[in-house]
Amino acid sequence: MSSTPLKAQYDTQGYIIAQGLITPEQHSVLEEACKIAVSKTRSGEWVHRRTVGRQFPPFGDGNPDSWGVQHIMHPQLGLPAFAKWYTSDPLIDVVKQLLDCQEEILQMELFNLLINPVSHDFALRWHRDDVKENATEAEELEALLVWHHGVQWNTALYTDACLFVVPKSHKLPRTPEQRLRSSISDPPTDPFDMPGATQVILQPGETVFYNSNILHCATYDSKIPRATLHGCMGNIYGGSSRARNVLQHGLNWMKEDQFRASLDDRGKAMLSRLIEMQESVNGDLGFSLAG
Ligand SMILES: O=C(O)CCC(=O)C(=O)O
Ligand SMILES: [Fe+2]
Repeated sequence: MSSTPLKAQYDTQGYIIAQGLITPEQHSVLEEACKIAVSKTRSGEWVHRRTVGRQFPPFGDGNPDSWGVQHIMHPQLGLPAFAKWYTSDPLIDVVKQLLDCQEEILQMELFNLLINPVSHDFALRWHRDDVKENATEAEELEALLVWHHGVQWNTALYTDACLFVVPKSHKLPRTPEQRLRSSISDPPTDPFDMPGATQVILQPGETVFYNSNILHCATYDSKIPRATLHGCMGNIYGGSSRARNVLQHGLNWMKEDQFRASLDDRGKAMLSRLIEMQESVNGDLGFSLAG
């Protein structure tokens, strides 16, 4: 296999930090777009958001204070800078390395924005995105052996120290102590209580790519501005395991002509592969799994 140093490190550690995926010009364009998306979310005009108090979808209509903006490529949000960057060369080049595949099989997936709530601090408890906290050690090991043909990333526009990970845990079942600390439903008061925890600190413009099954948590301070682009991308080999991860977010809007028309040729091809995946698993892009 033609593994690059970046991919080798990603496979061993479960995450890597990459620089230079946004140019200074893109940085200011994206920053402006984020300001608009954030203000529409906080005012309630944009209802696709992650609300304080909920870790996974469905996010419901509860507390409007939000820690995330969903579907930032949605044409109704009217901010084409996001889709333009999602299909840009530097980002696609790293994704191709990490998935060890050619562009011709990449599929478009989720693109959201992680922001600071304004009136409540919040935190996500220790979790793996696609393995339940009560999985037995054998179930956990089995799940971790599956390669999902996808990567997830956070690209920080402002300094971002919210995410904590346990390096290498994407391949290892939890130790009894780690299990104890990730089985409680409350978020951690101190993330460093988790054996092996590391804080991921991103400078503006830096990106962390992480295996979504690495053991991770996040803390959100309402007083520290956060605007972090949070996306994932996969390839056509992901099948039903990828579908489960992606389709829980409700993506019917991506099938509409208006969205397709907003994309460049690369984006259109990647979107077609997502829709083919959805059709092959016989699902519904609006299908919702309670997290
Ligand atoms: O806020 C973050 O950086 C992590 C978010 C996360 O873990 C999740 O959405 O599952
Ligand atoms: Fe997560």
